[in-house]
Amino acid sequence: MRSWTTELLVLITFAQLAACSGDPGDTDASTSDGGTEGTSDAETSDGTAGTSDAETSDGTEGTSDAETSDGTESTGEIDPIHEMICGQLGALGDPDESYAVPGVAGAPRWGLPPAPPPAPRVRRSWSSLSAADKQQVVDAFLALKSVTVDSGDPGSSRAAYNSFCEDAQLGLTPYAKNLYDFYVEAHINAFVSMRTEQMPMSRMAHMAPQFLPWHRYLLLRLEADMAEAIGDPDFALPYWDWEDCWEDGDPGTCAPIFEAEFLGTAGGCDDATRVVQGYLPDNGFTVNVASVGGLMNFTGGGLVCAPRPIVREVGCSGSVVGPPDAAEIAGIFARPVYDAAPYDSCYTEEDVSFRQYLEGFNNGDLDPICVAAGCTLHGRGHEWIGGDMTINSTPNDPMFFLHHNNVDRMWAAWQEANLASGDAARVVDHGNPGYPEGDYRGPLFVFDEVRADELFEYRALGYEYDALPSE
Ligand SMILES: [Cu+2]
Repeated sequence: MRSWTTELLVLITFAQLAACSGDPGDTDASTSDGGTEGTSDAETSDGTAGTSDAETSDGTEGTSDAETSDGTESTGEIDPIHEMICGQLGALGDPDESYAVPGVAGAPRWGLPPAPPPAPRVRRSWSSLSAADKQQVVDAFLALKSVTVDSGDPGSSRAAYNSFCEDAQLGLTPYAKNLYDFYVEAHINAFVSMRTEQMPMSRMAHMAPQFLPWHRYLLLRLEADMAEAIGDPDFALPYWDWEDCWEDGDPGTCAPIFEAEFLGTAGGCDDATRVVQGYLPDNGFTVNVASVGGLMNFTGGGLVCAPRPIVREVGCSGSVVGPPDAAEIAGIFARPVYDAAPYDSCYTEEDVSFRQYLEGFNNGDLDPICVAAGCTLHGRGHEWIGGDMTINSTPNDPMFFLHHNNVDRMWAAWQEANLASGDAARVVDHGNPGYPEGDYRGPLFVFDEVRADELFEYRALGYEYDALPSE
């Protein structure tokens, strides 16, 4: 049903308006309040203006690189859908610089652990956990929802973040801010802010090199919050091993993961069945802020702040068949460098760039969903679960964190393979050869207390995985 493609296209169209309007300063905020979006959508929907905008507004950084790498494409063919979506993506920029950044004010950060703990947290596969351990995990997710500013619980001061839902410009309904929804808002913000001044390409949390460090830190913070909320300092976030779903050769609805008594059911392919059932909703776990119909459309329903249950559409996508499989996972070891110019989601060669491949983009994809959101590995897992997992507020489904934990595990496995290779060129940067220089290594978006390159050495962050795929 709803997809990142739709989200991105609406987002992109509005961003083009901002780019075309000539003065993307304070006036844009008021423009977005008005009813001008309909006409501007119409004006900018012609692809040609957008494409040339993309080339100029993209600046010197990406354009020539993009053309070069495009020219070396093995197919030699330029797919019009790919070009249209990518051209519009490149046209994003400064849609609303005046907007207050949710997640920033008043919420002191965890930061990095001052030193590795004596015993690392061991992150295990969800399906290997005992019933008691699974129970603890879902209880920890529930616990985060109840750590509100006023609760007085440990960590409650970190729930004093800016929320989209309480912004006077947007006219939405505030909810009781809490430690879980902080992550939802931070992730929505990461999409809203793409290619703006506060989030240039070098700091983008998606479709760019910081994708893996940004999500590694998100998990690290969440894991620490969960540990504190349940009073277990050894708590480790489990991961979703995608291969579990392929055990009998058919992913089906992946019974090992979607259990009513723990993470909830797999949902279904229509409105009547897609609402997740089970322990989490039964115990009051609700979505409080969600994106609909395009994130840049702040006032016209781009965000909804009203409680509702999680929705899933496992196996309903026409774009992917099952979550990532063993052959796709093995492919990570065939990518020699972390990333490659132009460091984007469109023209970076996925046969070369480990990040591009793991994030899920393939330059040869023709399906619009796959061009916009990726249909291998990371993107494939999102798309296969569907529902809340395919919109920009995707952390609303706790599966987001288990999924990204496995993405992080893939990064860890790739790093370990490089470190174990004995090849001097591969061991650099803690096993991240080809990680770009400059701002790409600098502070993360929203979490600017941490630099991307401080997250390379995951063991120093205090955790490890029970098992890693190997070369
Ligand atoms: Cu994300």
